Amino acid sequence: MTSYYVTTPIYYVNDAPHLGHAYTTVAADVLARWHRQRGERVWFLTGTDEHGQKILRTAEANGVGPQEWADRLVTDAWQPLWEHLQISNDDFIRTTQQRHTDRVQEFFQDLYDKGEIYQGRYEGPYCVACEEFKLPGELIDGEGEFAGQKLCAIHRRPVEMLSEDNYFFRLSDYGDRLLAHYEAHPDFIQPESARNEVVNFVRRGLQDLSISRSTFAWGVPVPWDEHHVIYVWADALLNYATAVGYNENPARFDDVFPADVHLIGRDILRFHAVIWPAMLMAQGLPLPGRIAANGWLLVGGEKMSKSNLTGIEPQDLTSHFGVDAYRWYFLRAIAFGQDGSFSWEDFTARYTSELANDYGNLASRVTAMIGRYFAGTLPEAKTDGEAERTIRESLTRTVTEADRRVGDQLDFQGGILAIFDFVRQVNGYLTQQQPWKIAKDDTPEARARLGTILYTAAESLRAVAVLLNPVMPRTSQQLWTSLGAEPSLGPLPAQRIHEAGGWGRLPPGTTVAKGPALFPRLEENPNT
Ligand code: ME8
Repeated sequence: MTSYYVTTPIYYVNDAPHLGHAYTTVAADVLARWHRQRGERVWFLTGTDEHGQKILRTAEANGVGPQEWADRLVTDAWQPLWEHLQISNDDFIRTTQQRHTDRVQEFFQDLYDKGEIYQGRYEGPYCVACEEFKLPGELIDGEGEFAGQKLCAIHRRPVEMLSEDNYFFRLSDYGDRLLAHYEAHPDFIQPESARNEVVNFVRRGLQDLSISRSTFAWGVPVPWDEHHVIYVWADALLNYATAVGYNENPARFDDVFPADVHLIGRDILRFHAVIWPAMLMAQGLPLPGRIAANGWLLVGGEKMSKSNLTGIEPQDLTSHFGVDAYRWYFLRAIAFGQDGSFSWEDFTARYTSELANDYGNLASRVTAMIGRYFAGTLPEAKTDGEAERTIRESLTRTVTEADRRVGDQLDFQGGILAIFDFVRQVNGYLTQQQPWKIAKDDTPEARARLGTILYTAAESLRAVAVLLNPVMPRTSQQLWTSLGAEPSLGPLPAQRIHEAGGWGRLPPGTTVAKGPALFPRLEENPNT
């Protein structure tokens, strides 16, 4: 079987990352970890997009060269954040690396030789923040300080009018083939609204795409014309191929390429669902399995972005809620593919009720009772009854449901909700069985019953630790250790998702120890 290949966008290094970038990257990480826990071979790629006018201008404004600027941002901001957020990428590609730039030149030289590229002139609007050639109909009219100007609808800042001799890729030739591909692969673009948007866009007719720029030099030189650099997007999209051995290591390339899933934001949908597949078609390369677009994280009703200065840094939140809760929150609170607003109040409320009360308390109650009533040795389940059967059956359903939703459908919210429903059910089971009352009776029957209840709860927690490991690896590991699962069951990441529901894996007799709270009580909200 070939590798399951997941990617994030490669982010511009004009500034430090904010919540929006972390949102896509955490989702990709959860997906990659989920598939690894299915036992699949996974390749998870992220990286940075370092060429183009936006980065050149930012570097100039900061009085340094663009390479130095990019190096600084990657080393000081991007890579440390991904480490901090426990992102498990297998590789990190930078578009200024030679392994990328050489292959980009080969790719475009080849297209040029095939007659897919011709010289022309671009006259029209361009948004430097998007690094995108715009159609006049996509622009909005400026007001106030921008009155009389045309603005980019995403950044709400004036576009620039370009007039350049550029090289063009014959994108307009690919409309019918693209439409046929969307038709034959209904899941190619996710969600449905994104798919519709792309289909409508392509149906209106495609224009050829400028793939070079000739008024600045920060980019990959066009190999047949030294006065041009490759357009930053044409360069950037190729990262998904150059990072896995395109034109360099055929065995590796065949194993990993194409991506099973490109995770992206809505803003870069056309690049991934129209231009990228057309570029691949032009070279006879296979197309990705799925383009999955997340919605916007909004601040005050507007897209959060570096260019608009509304970005909140992830560290502002992790220092308050912890890294695991952070990873969980956005996937839990927002249906993937839809927009969602961030608020401290909502995060605080969900942290307290779902993480601390439902999940954290269950873990601490169960491990504390095993400590108190069985001196920290996991008891046997001797008296299985109807209530225990219900829990077991529910767990089996939960595993199937969570696996389908997260692993297949990228419905992170639905998967997490299914797991937390199970957590609540186990809490309900304890409330109903009242082990703390049974513990007052030390007849053999009562002890056996108490053992059964606590075993059932501990086994349930074992399964929850496995299922939540891709989302909250640290707390899962902490719970795993406190249940005595390691060393008895071995390391947590080696536990398979589909085996999580196999009952009775935690052997009676393991040492269970109540650890520190999985989700400590929050300090006062620093923002109020
Ligand atoms: O577009 N809500 O890089 P970029 C949700 N270099 N997601 C958001 C977001 C928000 N408010 N803001 C950003 C580029 N994102 C190109 C990509 S790929 C070959 C080249 C996420 O730094 C979302 O995934 O502008 C979006 O697509 C991406 O960051 C844009 O990052």
